[in-house]
Formats: sequence, C-alpha cells, structure tokens
Amino acid sequence: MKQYLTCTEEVRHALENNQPVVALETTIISHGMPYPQNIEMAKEVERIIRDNGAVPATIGIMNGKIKIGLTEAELEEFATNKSVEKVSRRDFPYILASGKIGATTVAATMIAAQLSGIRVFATGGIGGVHREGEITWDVSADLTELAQTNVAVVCAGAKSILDLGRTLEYLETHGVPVVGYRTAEFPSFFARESGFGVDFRLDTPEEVATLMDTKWQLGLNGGLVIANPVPEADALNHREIEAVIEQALAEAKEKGITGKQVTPFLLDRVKQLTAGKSLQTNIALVKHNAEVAAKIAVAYHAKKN
Ligand code: PSU
Ligand code: MN
Repeated sequence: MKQYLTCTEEVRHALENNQPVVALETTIISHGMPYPQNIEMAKEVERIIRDNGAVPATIGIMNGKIKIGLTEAELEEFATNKSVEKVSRRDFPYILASGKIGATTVAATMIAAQLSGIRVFATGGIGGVHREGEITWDVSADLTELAQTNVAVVCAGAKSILDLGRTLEYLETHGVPVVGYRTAEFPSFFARESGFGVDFRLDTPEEVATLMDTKWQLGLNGGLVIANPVPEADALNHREIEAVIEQALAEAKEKGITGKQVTPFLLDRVKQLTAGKSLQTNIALVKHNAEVAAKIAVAYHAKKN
C-alpha cells in the first residue's frame, strides 16, 4: 500500500527527522460539519498542533493517492466538494482505484497513519456499536480497526447515538485499552459524563506515552482510545442532548436509513435539533483533543528518541 502514499513537504520532513506528528481525519470535515465552520475548524486544529510542538497530518484520498498532510487548497476541497465519499476500511481500494475523492473515517485514518509511521491521531468521536446493533449488526469498522492497528486515538469518547455499553464491551473483547484522560468516566462527546467508567485513568501525556510504548513493545497490536472530555465551559447537558438523540434515532428508523449513511444522518439531525449549539461544542472538543494529542505525540517521541 506504501506506493499509494504521498506526503506534503512538511510531513515528509517531520517523519524523516523523527519529529512528532499527529494524524487528523477528513470525514469530520466533509461529513461531520457544515461549511465554513468545517474549514475554520480544520485550519485551527492544525495550528493548535503546531503550537504544541507537533506537525499536523490531515489525511484524505485524491487522484488515486493517500495524502498524508493536505495543502490549504486541498483542505478547502474536502470542506466544500459535495461529491467527497466517506471512506472506511471497506471503501479504501475502490476509492483509490477509481481516482475519486474520499474523506477518511477513524478506521481509514488509522490505516493511513500506521502505513506512514504516525502513532497519534486526534479526532472528535469514534464510531461504535449502534443502538439495536444486536439486531441490525451496525458496528462501526472503527472498532475492528482499533482491534488491530497501532495508533492511539484521542477523542471525546463516543456520542450516545451509539450503545456505549456494547461499544465498551466490544473494545474490551478486542483488547483495546480505554484510557480516561484526567477522568474516570467515559465521556459521551457533547457531555463529560455517560454513566460508564473507563479502564484506566491517566493524568499526563507522559503516562499515556508510556502505556502506548509498553503495549506495542509487548507485541500487543492494536490501538488505544484516549478519551478526553469536552472542556467544562463547552459541554452540553447530558439529559438535554439525550432527548435530541432519541428524536434523531426515531427519524433515522422511520426513514429507513442504513449503512454508512446512519452516522452522518444522526450527526446532522442532532446539529439541526440543537440549533447549532452542538456544532460549537463539537468544534471545542476537537480543538481540545488536538492539543492533548500533540502533547502525547511529543511525549511519545521523547521516549522513543
Ligand atoms: N462520530 C462523531 N463524529 C464523526 C464521526 C463519528 O461524533 O464525524 C465519523 C468519524 O469519521 C467516524 C465515522 O470514524 O463517523 C464512523 O462512521 P460509521 O459509524 O459509519 O463507521
Ligand atoms: Mn455503520
């Protein structure tokens, strides 16, 4: 797959000189947020990573290549082009082979990060087991990727559009440590609480870096979930958001939405139903994740070099 990779000069230089790099996904830009907030968020997040001593590598697929790092014009393309496809592990070969433009999910970004030697990835929320997943079998490929690909994913937990209990059970079965960054409770994206605990609470980037290194030194392949709650000032009320999510789920069911359309549909409805309030929270938590991810990348590199 390496022949399909191309890096920007900045990322190539960083990787060759063993500098800390943080991967970023494009699905969040193309399918997770509206324009122009998406492009503003994408640029801001890159700036935050640079300010914290790491190099950002936003990942996407264009013209038969996996791009590790995007130019401003390319970021703009992902933010505005309506024909950008959502690419998870399953879609990877088709999008490359057809030369189409594809935004990478958590799973696809992890694959590209591992191929290029990037160990830390910042995003908003991971996919998981959907509610009623025991009937529909709708389980995000993010989970199977976390089970096998060596990347630490810094996120604000997962949205309660998912069945968080089953999501955590799945991760346990597949040996994925769920770390609470300065929290003992698994955050639920918009809210800092969920009612579920994490496996291990860690309070510093160095502790996280040591855990990553120990896991991989042991040959225990797979990712880690670093769950970083949304800052208090930007958090939404758990109960309030729950009512909105129930409504969005009912609508998805009524409309017969299935497959990879489910997550974007729910995200969009939640945004509309909260009159954009959720978008502000979404942007704030991604920025916070970028900062923590950069610090973890710096600590991990200090350990390895
Ligand atoms: N959850 C969010 N925001 C997102 C996504 C998930 O709160 O933008 C995106 C991510 O790219 C994630 C993908 O990897 O949706 C999961 O989609 P699916 O459930 O179809 O695997
Ligand atoms: Mn799905």
